[in-house]
Amino acid sequence: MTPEVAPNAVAAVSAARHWDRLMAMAAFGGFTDADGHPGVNRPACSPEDIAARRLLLGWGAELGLAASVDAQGNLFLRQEGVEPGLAPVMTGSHMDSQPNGGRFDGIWGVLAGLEAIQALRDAGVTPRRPIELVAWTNEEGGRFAPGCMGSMAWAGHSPRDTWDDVTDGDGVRFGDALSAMLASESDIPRRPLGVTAGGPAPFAYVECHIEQGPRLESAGLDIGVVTGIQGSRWFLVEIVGRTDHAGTTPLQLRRDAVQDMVRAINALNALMHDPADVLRFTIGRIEVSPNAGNTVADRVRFTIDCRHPDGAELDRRADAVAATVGEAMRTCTAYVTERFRAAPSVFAPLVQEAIQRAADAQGLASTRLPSGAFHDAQFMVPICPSGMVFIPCRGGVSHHPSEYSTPEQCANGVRVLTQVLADLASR
Ligand code: HGY
Ligand code: MN
Ligand code: MN
Repeated sequence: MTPEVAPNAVAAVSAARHWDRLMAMAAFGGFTDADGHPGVNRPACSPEDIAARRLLLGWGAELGLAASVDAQGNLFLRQEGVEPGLAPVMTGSHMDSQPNGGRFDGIWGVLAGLEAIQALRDAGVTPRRPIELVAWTNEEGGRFAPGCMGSMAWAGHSPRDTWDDVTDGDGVRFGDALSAMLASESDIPRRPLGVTAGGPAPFAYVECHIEQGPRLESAGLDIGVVTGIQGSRWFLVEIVGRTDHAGTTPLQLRRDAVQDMVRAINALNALMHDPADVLRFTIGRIEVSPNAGNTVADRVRFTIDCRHPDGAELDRRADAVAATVGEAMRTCTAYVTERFRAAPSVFAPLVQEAIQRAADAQGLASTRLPSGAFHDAQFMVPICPSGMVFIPCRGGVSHHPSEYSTPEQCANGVRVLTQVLADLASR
């Protein structure tokens, strides 16, 4: 089958059906923020995540897709091809959100894959290869850090149980939350974890995602052909001092964890300074104990998120984090743990060109661009030819309730994905 068949399937994409599903999913963990924006707080393995997965399973069952789930909670919906034994083409993204997240990050890519599979079906197109839709577990790392636990375990980047003892803000272990989620899906067939556990390694992987940046919108473009993802490294810093009375303890006798944290952050800012503003350095979470206004803090934990498109530059800075924090300590002791490490990745020309061809064939304005955000797709790069389709999002905003892409922008992305899946699955 050649891509010419794809126009029938592309025309079968239902923008309305797709948008309705997207809005239905937004209800799981949905909230309205102080400014009236419709946000989503759907942590990995939460009741909201479980309910959203159940809705996806229902839609998959209506389409006759074979559902399966692996030991890390990755959820698969499979459309057989004319030759079922062939390596599948995979598409998908994640269903968990940031705590103050939006209605599109992650879930749009999962529902884009579902709509593309349904459009192929509605157009009577059965590609040679199977197509598998995947919802990866815990991409965000918002509840349980780090992110991408599902795709990292599936791709063999890290052992499955690496993070079982990681706890959320309420002290719940990831391993226990995952077990509870899997128990709620005991009716879903199990699939061994791993690249070839469900059959041959994928032929290709394509992920749809909102850009989470301003480039497409500001240039008036419809589609981003993503060239790759910058590298990321995450750290947790714990600083241990001693509690003391705020009124009676002289400063020279204190072991004040907050004051040493400030010294560490100032030193890290100097380490991470980049006049070209290419390096991304974020301290997004700080926990103080005992967090009482009239008690000197004895313990502080804070996160470091450091990213750069050049792996050597990223490592030059990130490798110095532990020493920089240690040297900044005046009265306390610091413990630095690396939690996440993803080298910069480059997407396969095979997939980039298929996306470019589809956008061109559909008269959509496109450009090649790298991703500043990380995605599960980066862990697919060593496994099979991988790539991503971006659509614009309003103001480039993401990880915020005002995150928004229009129904037409979403439908454009689905139509491109439909043609790309038809193209790759016919190879
Ligand atoms: O943090 C990221 O880049 C992704 O959006 N989770
Ligand atoms: Mn995402
Ligand atoms: Mn995200």
